[in-house]
Amino acid sequence: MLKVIATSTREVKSLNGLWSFALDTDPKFTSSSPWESTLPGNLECPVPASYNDIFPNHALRNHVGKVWYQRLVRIPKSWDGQRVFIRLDSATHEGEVYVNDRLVVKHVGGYTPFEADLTSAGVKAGEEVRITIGVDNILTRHSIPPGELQKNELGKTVQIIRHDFFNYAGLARSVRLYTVPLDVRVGDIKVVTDVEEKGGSGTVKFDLKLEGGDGTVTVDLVDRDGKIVTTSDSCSGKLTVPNPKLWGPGQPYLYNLSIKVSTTGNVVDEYSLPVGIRSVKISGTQFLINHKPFYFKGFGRHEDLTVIGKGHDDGWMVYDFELMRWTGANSFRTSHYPYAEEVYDYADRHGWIVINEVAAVGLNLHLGGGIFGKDERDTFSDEYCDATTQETHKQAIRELIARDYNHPSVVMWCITNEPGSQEKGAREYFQPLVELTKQLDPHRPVTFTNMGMALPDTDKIADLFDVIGINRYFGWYSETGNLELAEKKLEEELKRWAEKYKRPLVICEYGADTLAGLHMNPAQPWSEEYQCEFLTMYHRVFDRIEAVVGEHVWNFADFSTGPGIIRVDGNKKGVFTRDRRPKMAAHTLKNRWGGLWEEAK
Ligand code: BDP
Repeated sequence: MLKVIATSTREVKSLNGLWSFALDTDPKFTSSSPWESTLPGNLECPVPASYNDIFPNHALRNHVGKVWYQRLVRIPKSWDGQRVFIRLDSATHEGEVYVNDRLVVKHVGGYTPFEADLTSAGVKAGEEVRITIGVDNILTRHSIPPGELQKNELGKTVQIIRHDFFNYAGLARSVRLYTVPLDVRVGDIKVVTDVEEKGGSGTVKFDLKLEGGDGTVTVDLVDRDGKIVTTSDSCSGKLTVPNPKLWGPGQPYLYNLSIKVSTTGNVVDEYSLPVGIRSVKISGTQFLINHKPFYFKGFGRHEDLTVIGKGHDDGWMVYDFELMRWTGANSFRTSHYPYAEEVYDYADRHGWIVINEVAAVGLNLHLGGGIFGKDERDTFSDEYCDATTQETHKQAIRELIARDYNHPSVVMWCITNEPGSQEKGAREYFQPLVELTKQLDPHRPVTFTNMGMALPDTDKIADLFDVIGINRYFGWYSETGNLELAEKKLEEELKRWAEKYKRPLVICEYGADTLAGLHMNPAQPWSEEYQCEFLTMYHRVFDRIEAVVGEHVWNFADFSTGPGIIRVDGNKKGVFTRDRRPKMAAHTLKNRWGGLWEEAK
């Protein structure tokens, strides 16, 4: 799916800002078709933002079901003769878009974009239309992530989720109108790069799809100074770049693939795609970027902010990247869902390494026993994650890869977090998903994150993956307060993973809840000192195991969760507080990872 950009043949109009807003339960609704009239009440909700924390109101925060957004939009008169689309970067978890009283698109899946062709729907340039967007936050056992609805003793519907972050919903990313040429245009581009082992030359394989008719194409690879390095006049091919400037960690050199489509000698469409020339390969227990061993230093994160929840905000995004850079981190995982596209664009432009995760979290009925409640069912069965869930999961993988295929920063797909991979049915569930991922993208390694109940001997899926992600909490959920015993257990287990699987291990989560400002000597759980000692102990162990090629601390910052007796105002495993103040552990990491780095020019 092409990113929305403005070029000489394409225009963009943001629909971000305040929209009229109502819950579907609003008693003032007079019609069962909210899109046919103006919304009741006078609430306004910002876009992009999750709506839950905008209003200090239980009914809104904990609403289960649909909400409605509405606004009037004038289609620019100057767009006459062009094809107009509406693009929603996400609607969490299901969206439906109406133009006046006409449904133009419905989409399932809360973290990937979707769009509708408004021109085909009869919308004309210069016209004013009423756009109404329904967004449903319900998670069922057939959604990704899965969840369930239950009725409580008051007869109210409650949402059961099996993941440890608040179920923020709404329009948390941009909504835009954009134009493309009415007929012949660039429909999609896929780019794969490679680097010769000695670095002497690089290749850019491209595959361009035209839509709306036929045309001739010019594909130029342009360097940063605007010089055309190599060129082609076909829709697919392989460009060779002698002595390329490589893209790599902290080394964000980007070329531009500049595409022009012509009919009868006139340029009818132009599109341009940033391209980082780099290679990613696995060799034994090493993770190689541009043929050099890479060690992941960084964080599992969340899109999580006060007030706007999972709303994308450029200011906070840059600040988060700067804080990570200050620690010396070089990478992060988009736990536990695809992030806003702006995050990947920024990572491309600044040399960050990204493990990109599908929103498949909570495929595990037995995780943490007490945390989510006991359950007798099998996770991968007709009673929970069944063939329909698997289909939704496949679609989530397809949409993520379609959106993010061209980002040099993305080095690996993570197709699930902490599934019940020791359970029967897990292999039957995941094998087709790994195969699909590899078929859609044969060039990137595929990983998952394993949780502590599925051990090297009982896990049924780890061998399917190129890299094994491991989340461990010795010293926190078990051996609480006993780092000496935790160290022994951690080392023993990691050695078993290394011996059995002989492939790279990335520790994708390790961390301890820590109350900022709580100091204790000797260190005790919840104190800042304990978090430092905990992380330092893990680092000692990692350094003793060659197959460990990365460490992502859980979590970059404290984040919001649902209510529960083991969460006080959310999950406190952040190295930064929710408002991004450093805990002592930030300095521990800075010392280990080397602190502030400068991008190579
Ligand atoms: C893991 C999950 C993560 C949780 C974390 C924790 O992957 O989402 O937030 O543990 O308990 O189980 O803090």
